[in-house]
Amino acid sequence: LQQKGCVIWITGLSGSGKSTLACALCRGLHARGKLTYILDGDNVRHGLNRDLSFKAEDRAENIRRIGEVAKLFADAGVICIASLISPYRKDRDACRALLPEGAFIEVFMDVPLQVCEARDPKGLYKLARAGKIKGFTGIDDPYEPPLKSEIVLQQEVGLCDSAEDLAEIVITYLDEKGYL
Ligand code: GGZ
Repeated sequence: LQQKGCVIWITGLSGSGKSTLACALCRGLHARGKLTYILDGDNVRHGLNRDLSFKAEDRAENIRRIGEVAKLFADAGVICIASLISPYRKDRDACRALLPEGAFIEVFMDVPLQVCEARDPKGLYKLARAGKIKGFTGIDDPYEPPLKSEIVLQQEVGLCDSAEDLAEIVITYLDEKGYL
């Protein structure tokens, strides 16, 4: 096999642009002839993880299963893109520990809550503020930002880089590390 697999783990708040980045990354990598697979928390929760809620232990299990599946893809030589809030540091680090050194690439969508909430693409923040969703990440549930991500993508208030520009940053990193 000519392709070296890895896991690109995109973490951040709801509305921080994880899924959009995952799609842009997928397009950019396909254009370079690379095989990719996206494991998106929101989608996986409709199938494999449909038995899981949003309480801490179920989020931990969601992350653990996605980490294990991502590892299988990476073993098969695929560039696996996992996009899920994954709010707890220890759960993310446990997924990192499943992979060989360097093969787990954490991408932190460092977007202020204020920006995510203003975007509110699915109206979930509004529901959470109204108390109609309990335990919503960033509102009444924790998010532990990574301390040592391989890549930090910062988006300031009033500033929004295109998903393609952000994907290019990740692709450049992959190229430097010999994954392309
Ligand atoms: C956070 C929630 C919640 C609660 C439903 N907290 O932005 P979205 O809508 O499309 O993606 C979010 C998704 C979060 O699933 P993950 O698997 O990524 O989360 S975790 O890694 O924490 O297990 C959001 C929606 O589900 N959603 N309820 N209470 N996000």
